[in-house]
Amino acid sequence: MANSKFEYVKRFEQPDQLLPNTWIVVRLDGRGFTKLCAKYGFEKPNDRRALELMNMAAKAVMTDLPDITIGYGVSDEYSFVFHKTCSLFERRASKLVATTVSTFTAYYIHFWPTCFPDVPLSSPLPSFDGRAVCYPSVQNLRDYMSWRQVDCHINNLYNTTFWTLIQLGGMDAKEAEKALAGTLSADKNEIMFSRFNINYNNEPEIFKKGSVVFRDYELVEPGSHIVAEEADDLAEPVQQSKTQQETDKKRRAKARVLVDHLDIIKNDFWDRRPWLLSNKPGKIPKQT
Ligand SMILES: Nc1nc2c(ncn2[C@@H]2O[C@H](COP(=O)(O)OP(=O)(O)OP(=O)(O)O)[C@@H](O)[C@H]2O)c(=O)[nH]1
Ligand SMILES: [Mg+2]
Repeated sequence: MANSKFEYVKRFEQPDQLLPNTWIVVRLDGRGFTKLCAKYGFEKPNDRRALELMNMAAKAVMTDLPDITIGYGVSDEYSFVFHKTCSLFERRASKLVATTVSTFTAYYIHFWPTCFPDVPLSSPLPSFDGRAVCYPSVQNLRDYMSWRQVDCHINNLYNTTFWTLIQLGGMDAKEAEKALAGTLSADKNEIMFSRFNINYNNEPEIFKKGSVVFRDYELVEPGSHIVAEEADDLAEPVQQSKTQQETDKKRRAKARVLVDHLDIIKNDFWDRRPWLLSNKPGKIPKQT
């Protein structure tokens, strides 16, 4: 068939494939959420309904995109990790980011009335930006996840103290900012405890640790495997038989997607859940 004279424009499409054999993290972030939170009267510093809405959208994304092995969310951002052997969309960055962000946004809008039954949405509607970053080793990936969780801790301790000084201490924003200038973590804990009798440790885990989303299989004893090394040694996807592929697919689809608020910095979280790094579905836990 003859090509049309217009077809040359196809050559303008340039490849945007992400490096093979690397963990792909797609991080999305709410656009202009400072304004949006004020518009809809989100509670300060943490609005549980808003966080639950983010988590519902994240769960739906992970259910729709089985190539995502784990997600981590805090504030108006969510990071989704595609396994290093993932070949979805031939690892094209634009397709991976666009699909993740649009799926997340669609569910965010869909679940809004569930979380905010008395607050109708109006234009400008919530939207999210997104980027993809490749991490070559398990250590790099774990450090990325740790970075986000440490960020969550630092911001939440600051925000919690800041808003306590305002809401319970009667300060204005300027005074609270001044009171916190140059303080370390221990000082903030001390301010909360001595002035307001609040023990920061007793704050809800969802605020202190953020939210982790993953498939729920039976936990394993830590120390019984070497998953991180095996994942790093893996140069390309293991060739699987058709039946094995089908079994994995079914088990993955059967697994519940869980949201929890756990420490993802320590080894324990990863050691007990080898499937996060191996991408081999674990045992489905018995129904209780
Ligand atoms: N009140 C309230 N604000 C929140 C909550 N979660 C996130 N935010 C606000 O959302 C904003 C997130 O920060 P950024 O992503 O840096 O700011 P942004 O306004 O979204 O700007 P861009 O991401 O650059 O578009 C902060 O201003 C937070 O105060 C919440 O639970 N309650
Ligand atoms: Mg934002």
